[in-house]
Amino acid sequence: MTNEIQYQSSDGVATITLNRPSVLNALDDALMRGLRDALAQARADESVRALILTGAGRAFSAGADLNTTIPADGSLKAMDLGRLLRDRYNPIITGMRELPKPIISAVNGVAAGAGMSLALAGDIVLASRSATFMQAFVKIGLVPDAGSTWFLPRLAGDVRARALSMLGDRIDAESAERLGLVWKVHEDDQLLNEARALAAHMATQPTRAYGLIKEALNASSSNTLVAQLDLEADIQTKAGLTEDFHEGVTAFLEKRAPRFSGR
Ligand code: LHQ
Repeated sequence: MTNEIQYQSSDGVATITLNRPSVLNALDDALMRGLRDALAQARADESVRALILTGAGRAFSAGADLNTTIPADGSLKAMDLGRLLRDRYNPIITGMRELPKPIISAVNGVAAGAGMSLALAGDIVLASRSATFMQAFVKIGLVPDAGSTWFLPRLAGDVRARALSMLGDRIDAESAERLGLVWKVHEDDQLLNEARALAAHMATQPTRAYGLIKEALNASSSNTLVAQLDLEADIQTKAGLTEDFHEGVTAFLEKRAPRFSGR
């Protein structure tokens, strides 16, 4: 892993911290490689049952590092952004959505451009009261990427997706919550505690079911109802074969709290 990502794991929770605070955790190649590796590590480590993604310092992430997108000689021949997205950004967004473990985005400050996309790729998005969100792309002549054109209409609706994308306004955390981009807003000094408490809880829950919930929700956006009902039946077959389903029902019948193993 690179210095630009901090990875810490304990008690079933892996915390991944974007760590370039002097540039508001702008995303450069080393950070993106580190993030890819951190997600792979959390995926492979069976003891990890929930993840937190957050930023060091006063920002979550200011999006792509603009210092590295234009050649040093200032020529118009900027790097191939499409290739950069395909090679670096897109695998991370799909990797987050397909990771069979819950990811909590703890948005501790500004989330701009692809930094906002990254936040929205989490399963549960928490924000500090002073966090802000900005589809900054259009301000520099670009188009929302890293999933924002997919997430925004689904989360906020088409009218809001268009306004957010085309105006690039910086909105506060309460507005983001009202628009459906954020699950809960917490006081600044409580955000990480709240994220840790939620992750600690989720790390004791039926992890296989979480992975299957993600699979079902991922598919739902492009499925017909009939196809989704069929998929639910397949997925529930898998859930029904887990140790945690057995434990959940047994605990219910024995009138005690379940002890889920994640298997
Ligand atoms: C930065 C950045 C930054 C480098 C702040 N880069 N240094 C594009 C291309 C390639 C492929 C993938 O996809 C994309 C998609 C994108 O993400 S495009 C959108 C990129 N992001 C932006 O356009 C946002 C640019 N930043 C801002 O507008 C502001 O910094 C925000 C609104 C985020 C925060 O404003 P302030 O709180 O006033 O902070 P600041 O502007 O003073 O920034 C602090 C430092 O961070 C500053 O450096 P300095 O040396 O002056 O202290 C900035 O230059 C640096 N920084 N964002 N993206």
